Amino acid sequence: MREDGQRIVCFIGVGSNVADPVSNCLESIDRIASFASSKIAQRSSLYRTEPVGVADQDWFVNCVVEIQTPHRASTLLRILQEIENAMGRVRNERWGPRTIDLDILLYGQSIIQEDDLTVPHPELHNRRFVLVPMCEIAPYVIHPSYGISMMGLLNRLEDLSAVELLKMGPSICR
Ligand code: A4P
Ligand code: MG
Repeated sequence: MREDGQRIVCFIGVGSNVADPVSNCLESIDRIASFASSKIAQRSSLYRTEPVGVADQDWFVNCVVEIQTPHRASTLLRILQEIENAMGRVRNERWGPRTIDLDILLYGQSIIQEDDLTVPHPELHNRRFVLVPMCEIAPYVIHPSYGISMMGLLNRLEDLSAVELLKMGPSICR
């Protein structure tokens, strides 16, 4: 837990393209709520997305959740990795197929550069499969390194990979 007792607003990118990606994404969000003692403030819709990076793999299901977490960023990363492992994630190939991938996109307005953790996520501003769900739930949130909103980043985006609405989200989960 953070020494100051504060809860930090944090955005997590959720992705899966193995077995049943929709249920993998939803299960991982339930696990974040329980194991990361974090309140799920919002969840975007689920999107069916064309693979970026390694093209020769199944399409993904992606979404973004906003949480309020009592944990430091390094602890949150460890908990997210434990959830990935518990759900059977095997790390074979960078950017390759995965049961579940949980990335810390933003941790408040912090800029973190550690050996095993970079926040904002280094690819956030380059990826349509992240910015479309981000803009659905948090269009005016500022990227702390660039000083540009999520909507501003989406408008400037060069990534033309497909992002299709799959399942409407509850958006606000209070
Ligand atoms: N790491 C550093 N910063 C972070 C952060 N902010 N959040 C480190 C999470 N992890 C972070 O991650 C590798 C290492 O990144 C971790 O040990 C952690 O300490 P990983 O999850 O083991 O490996 P990976 O996911 O294969 O690599 P990477 O670079 O994280 O890939 P991405 O960025 O997650 O991209 N296309 C579509 N359509 N949808 C997708 O979801 N995902 C990827 C993976 C590629 N293409 C995709 C999708
Ligand atoms: Mg990852």
